Amino acid sequence: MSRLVVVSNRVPVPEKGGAAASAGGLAVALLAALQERGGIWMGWSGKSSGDNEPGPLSLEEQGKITFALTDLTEKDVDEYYFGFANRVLWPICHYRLDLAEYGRKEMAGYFRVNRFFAHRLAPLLKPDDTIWIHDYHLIPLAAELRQMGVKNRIGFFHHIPWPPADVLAAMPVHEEIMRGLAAYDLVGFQTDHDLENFAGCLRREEMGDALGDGRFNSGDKIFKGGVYGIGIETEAFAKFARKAVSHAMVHKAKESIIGRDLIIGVDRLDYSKGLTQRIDAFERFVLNNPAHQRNVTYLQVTPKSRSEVPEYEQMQRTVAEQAGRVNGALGTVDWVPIRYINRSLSRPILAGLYRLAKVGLVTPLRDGMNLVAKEYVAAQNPDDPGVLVLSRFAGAARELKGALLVNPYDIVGTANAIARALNMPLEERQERWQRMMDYLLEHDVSRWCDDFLNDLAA
Ligand code: ADQ
Repeated sequence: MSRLVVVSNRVPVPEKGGAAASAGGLAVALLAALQERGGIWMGWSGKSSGDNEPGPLSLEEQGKITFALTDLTEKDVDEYYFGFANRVLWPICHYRLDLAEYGRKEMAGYFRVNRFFAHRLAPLLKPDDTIWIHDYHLIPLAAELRQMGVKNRIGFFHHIPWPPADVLAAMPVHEEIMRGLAAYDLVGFQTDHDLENFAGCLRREEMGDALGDGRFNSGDKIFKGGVYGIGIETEAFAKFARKAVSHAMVHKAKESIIGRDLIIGVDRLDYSKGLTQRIDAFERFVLNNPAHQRNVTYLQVTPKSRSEVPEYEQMQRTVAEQAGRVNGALGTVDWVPIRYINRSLSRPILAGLYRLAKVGLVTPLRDGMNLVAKEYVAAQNPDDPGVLVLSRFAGAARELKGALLVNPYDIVGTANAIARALNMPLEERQERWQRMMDYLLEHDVSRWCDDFLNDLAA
């Protein structure tokens, strides 16, 4: 088994003594793979070196893993991260042409930082290392490494949706981005729809085509593309949930909703997550179902994210005002319909809150996969499971067939689904939950990791 080199924008370096409980499933799975094979995880430290050229990589060894972190200049952070990655690629891949802010400077910064990453990484590589690059921040990295003569196997996993050709083509450098993907040996997508869109982009731009057996060509390059829907650490998460009652915060939450049904939403504060439409749907549900008024609480746990990007700053204000307005309009002296919290919670506590909730509301307008949907299912009590209300535009909808699928733009439809979920008989809830849980146990995050790495090795 060759050594593994993982590269991602940010690196979840475990705290000394291993705070594994707070790490997400992706980090847990990749750390386990790195620990088994020995390897390197490289990425941005999250720090800026101001105007100065960043110093050498900072290396930290933990067991068989070396974490290799680099600072970036302030200009790099502005152009590569906030600029091109989060104001062009993120909105484009989430079908939001209206929010994409193109700038030549930002595009140049994106390619420059990818070249910089390649120059920092190349000296650490051994000839038979397997390299696995993650996410939209680093699409051109393989092409840069190839230019430096790196011949290793290189795989890429795209965590977010891949848009249709007409959407992608609105991005001025889309051809270069597509050529960047063709420099990999294997490109992984979350769903069959993303892979189809990708093949459609190659065809439409007359850059290449599907050759069958998951192979594609582009120019003189032949590479593979495949579907690898990411999973969670299903068993470990279910265990957190079973044990969660012992957490004071979960216990307090439970006490505070006695006699009421809990509906939960957990998302980074991001416009792709459909928060404003979701609050509208909850309001509509309450107005349409007077019998449920006063006996339902909607808890939305939403840590702030990317606050430096103007669209996100705006979004924070909008969602907070909207939650306040609905509470003002519907609330009574002893009932607050929406509890809106901008906090990060530990995974065990999150698992406990999911288990208390009769309905998991996961209604993104567009999402690569959406792990919250999977976590909600894994956390349920098999004797009395809650119901997942899931957007048809989340990658998870391709897999979780026991969910109530909704169109998040259809406010009344989502409101009706909430009502249906709250009124669903136990037997139907159990049957739906079991179907999803069986799937999640079989397709957990370790399997995702193994499937991708086996195909990259093949
Ligand atoms: P995200 O857009 O971040 O991920 P998601 O898949 O839902 O979306 O993952 C979010 C993670 O953050 C979950 O594990 C969740 O538990 C955690 N989280 C959210 N709110 C939290 C809170 N308040 N406290 C603590 N933890 C919280 C991107 C893509 C997704 C894709 C993933 C993985 O956008 O589509 O599923 O990568 O590939």
